[in-house]
Amino acid sequence: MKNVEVCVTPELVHLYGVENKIVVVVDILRATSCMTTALAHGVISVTPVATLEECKALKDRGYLAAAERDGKTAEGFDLGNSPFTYMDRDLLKGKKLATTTTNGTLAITKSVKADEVVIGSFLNISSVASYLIQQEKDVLIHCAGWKGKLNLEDTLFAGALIDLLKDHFDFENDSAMAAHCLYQCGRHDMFDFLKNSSHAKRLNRLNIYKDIQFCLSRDVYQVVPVLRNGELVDLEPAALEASAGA
Ligand code: 3SL
Repeated sequence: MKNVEVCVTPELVHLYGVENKIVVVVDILRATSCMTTALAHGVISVTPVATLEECKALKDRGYLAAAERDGKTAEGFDLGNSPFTYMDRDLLKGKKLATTTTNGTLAITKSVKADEVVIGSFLNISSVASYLIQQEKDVLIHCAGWKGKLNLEDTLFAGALIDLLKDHFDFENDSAMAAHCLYQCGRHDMFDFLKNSSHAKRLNRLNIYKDIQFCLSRDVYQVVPVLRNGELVDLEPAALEASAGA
């Protein structure tokens, strides 16, 4: 049976290894929620980069450029890291977006040696789960955490995803069982469960209350963002159907 594990921070990813696996990168608040939203609203691709300098270089080449550090839009960039910024089809349609964030884009860059990198969020959780069920590969859920530490919201998502995968994957390992237990505790009111978490408090100090609520909404979009040649693109519905039929 296929196996699913959870890495709670990029600092530990070398212990799991990403090779020969599908890695689902998750940064619920808010990087992977924003990437999912942007692709659902018409951007051609999202290029995740680790540094502000790389992001600036892409901006100079005509990309829309988004940069976040410590929850705020970094100086010199037009877009930050609120999902509501990525709902303007007129602004986004047909554009290429470059983005750098404190933790989310770092987790992606540390996953590139995987067989495939998929972006997960509550906003597209069922589409991601269906895709993973159709593949014949082990899965590692790679949580972005916060500056090297575990965070509740990404681990909660890992548990929610395992809940959807559990009939198709072996998840009898400590990291997956712990995440699943956490989800059992928090599933009935995730917003309340997270209200004292460190990043929810950090975002609330910045008055970003509505972003948290939105990022905890399930299945708003059907996109499945996958990394292809350094760019996140929505998996074609045709490819999804083909893998379902295989
Ligand atoms: O760390 C990240 O990648 C961000 O998602 C953090 S924030 O929610 O924009 O503050």
